[in-house]
Formats: sequence, structure tokens, C-alpha cells
Amino acid sequence: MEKVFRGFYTRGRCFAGTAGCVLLLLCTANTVLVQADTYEDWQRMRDIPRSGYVANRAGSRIEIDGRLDDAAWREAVWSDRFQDIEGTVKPRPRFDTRVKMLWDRKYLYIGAFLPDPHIWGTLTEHDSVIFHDNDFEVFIDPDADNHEYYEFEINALNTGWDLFLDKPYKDSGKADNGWEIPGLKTAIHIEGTLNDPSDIDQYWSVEIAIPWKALNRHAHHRYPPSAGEQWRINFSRVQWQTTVEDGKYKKVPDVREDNWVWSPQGIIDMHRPEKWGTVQFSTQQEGTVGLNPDMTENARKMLMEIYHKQRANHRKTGAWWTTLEQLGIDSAKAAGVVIEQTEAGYRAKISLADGRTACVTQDSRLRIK
Ligand SMILES: [Ca+2]
Ligand SMILES: [Ca+2]
Ligand SMILES: [Ca+2]
Ligand SMILES: [Ca+2]
Repeated sequence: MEKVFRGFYTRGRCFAGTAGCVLLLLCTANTVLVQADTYEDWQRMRDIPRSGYVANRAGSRIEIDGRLDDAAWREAVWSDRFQDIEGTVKPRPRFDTRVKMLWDRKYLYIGAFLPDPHIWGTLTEHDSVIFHDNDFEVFIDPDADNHEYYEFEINALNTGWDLFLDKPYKDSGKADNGWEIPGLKTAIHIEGTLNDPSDIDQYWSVEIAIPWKALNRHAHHRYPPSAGEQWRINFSRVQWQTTVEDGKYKKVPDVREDNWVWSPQGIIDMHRPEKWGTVQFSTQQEGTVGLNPDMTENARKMLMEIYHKQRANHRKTGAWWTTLEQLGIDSAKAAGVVIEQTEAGYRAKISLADGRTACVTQDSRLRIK
């Protein structure tokens, strides 16, 4: 039951409860998820720019000890500071968070810096629902098709939760907690004291090495990525508000968690891979190669517009539309769009200038062929 239940977690919406509430919560979660995925949600997401980062090749060995003081890290640039998951419509996060990324033949390296005056953690069991503690999270969709992506969460106790999603929860995706990252290396460094509220802490830093081999299958080619290759990645920091009672941290009741992210999603849901940032892999060891513009970006945006309009209509009428007129999309702005009915629903396609075709289906899978 526990396993099924976890499948209904969605970032930012925590349906945690006691075992006795599980059945009720399953219904609630389903309902909430369906209601949460509206065209209005998409309007909030659509025009928020996605973040970008060029990950250089590590110039020297990185020791995974939680400290980001290795020579290789010193040469890597910091990402932009994290924003609220909903973007600039919400206040700037209380604490600044940044990441760095590097890679070599065997690993993707991630270093995160999380200032926090009160560092705490409770979960020690692998594959626990880590965002019940303050945490740092990584989401990776190597081929940017919105499906088949990886998630990893870690708390200040260095307890990890690795899972695989076949597709987003809103498209009836199921989390596979059985997915593991063989050879994963993680460490936390705490500048301060853990679970001791009597002082003011400085920060915790997270150092992660993910073997390419573990990401290989859904990258759909052999590792490591080639120079200039771009993946969809996002990072999230969950931060709960706490008080101190009897010398222990306690979450402030009825206050939901903050979600601070690298690439803002526009809504409180990390499971919208179309809004994750772009990470471009460079074979340079120093300096910054520019981020190449994604020539598929406009086509992707149009296809997701169609997907969300189709979804809203399908929810209302049970039917899929087949023309731009029905969708209320100006054909002058959607030149070259073709919508075909399929057994499962529909397929919307756009021909790209380079001869490839971008295509989305009713389950939000978006592929470039
Ligand atoms: Ca280190
Ligand atoms: Ca994928
Ligand atoms: Ca796992
Ligand atoms: Ca402390």
C-alpha cells in the first residue's frame, strides 16, 4: 500500500497521512491532480524563461566529501540563484541557493550550496519520502521528451531517495522507487551543527556523483554525453518553517513547505519537465562556452499549448480536436502544424527548419525525430 501511495506524491503537493487515511487520500490526490492540471496552470508556466547552464569537464579529480573546495569546483561557475517554484510572482526565497555542475568520463557531478541558519534532518532510511525533511532534489530528463525521467532527493543526513518516473503524475505516471543508482556517491558538509537549535548554522553543501551508466538507458545512447549535447535538468530545495520546542525543531503546523528551484516551473509542481532548465555539456575545462539556443523551443511551446488545450477540452467533452480552429489557435501563428487522430488520442506535429519533425501526443510525450 505504501508503495502505491507514494506514486501519488507530486512535488509541492504533499498528501502524506497516516495509514488509515490512505484510501481517502488516494481519491483526494487523484482529484487534486486532475484539477491541478488546467489550462490556466499552463498559462502561468508558458512564458517563464527556462534557466541554462554549461557544465564543463572536470579538470581534476573531485573528492565526494560534501565540500565544494576541490580545484575542479573552484573553476566551475555558480548557477543563477534559485527562485520560488512559481517564479518572480512570488517573493525571493529567504535563503539563496546555487548549484554547480561538472562531468567526466564516468560521472555527472552536482554541487549545491544551501545557506540555512538551522540545519536539521530526521530521515535515515533509504528511499524515504525525503521532502518531509528539508532537502535538495535533482530531476533529469536526458532526451527532453517529458517522459522517462529520473529524480533524486537528499537531506542533510545524506539519506537519499532515487526514483524513476515513466511519465509525469498528471499523465498517470507511476513512480518506481525500486530504481537505484548503482555506484552513486553523495556526501554532505555542514558548516554548523545538525539538529542543534542552540546555535546559528551557516550552510550545508551537497556533493553528488551520478554514474553516467545509471542514466544511460533513458538517455538512449552510450555515455558520456557528447560535446554540446543538452539535457533537461532541474533542481529544487524544499524548506519547511520550524520552531523550537524542548530543544528540538518542530515544523510550524499548517504551513506548507517552500519550494525553491533553479528553473522556475510557474506552478507548484516539479513534474513538468518542459519547464526544466537546459544543461549543455562542454569538453572545455575552464571558461564558459555559450549556451546554444534550442532551435526546437518555439515548436515545443506550440505543441505544449496544443496539448493543454486538448486536455482541457477532453476533460470537458471526452473528445480530441483535430483542427487548429477547434483549438482556437491562429493558423498564421501555427504554420505547418498537423493534428492526426490516433487510436490512443491524437498526434500533433510541426516540421522544423532542419528537416526534423517535433511531435506531441495526448500523454505529453514530445519527441523530435
Ligand atoms: Ca569535495
Ligand atoms: Ca526522457
Ligand atoms: Ca530507489
Ligand atoms: Ca545548529
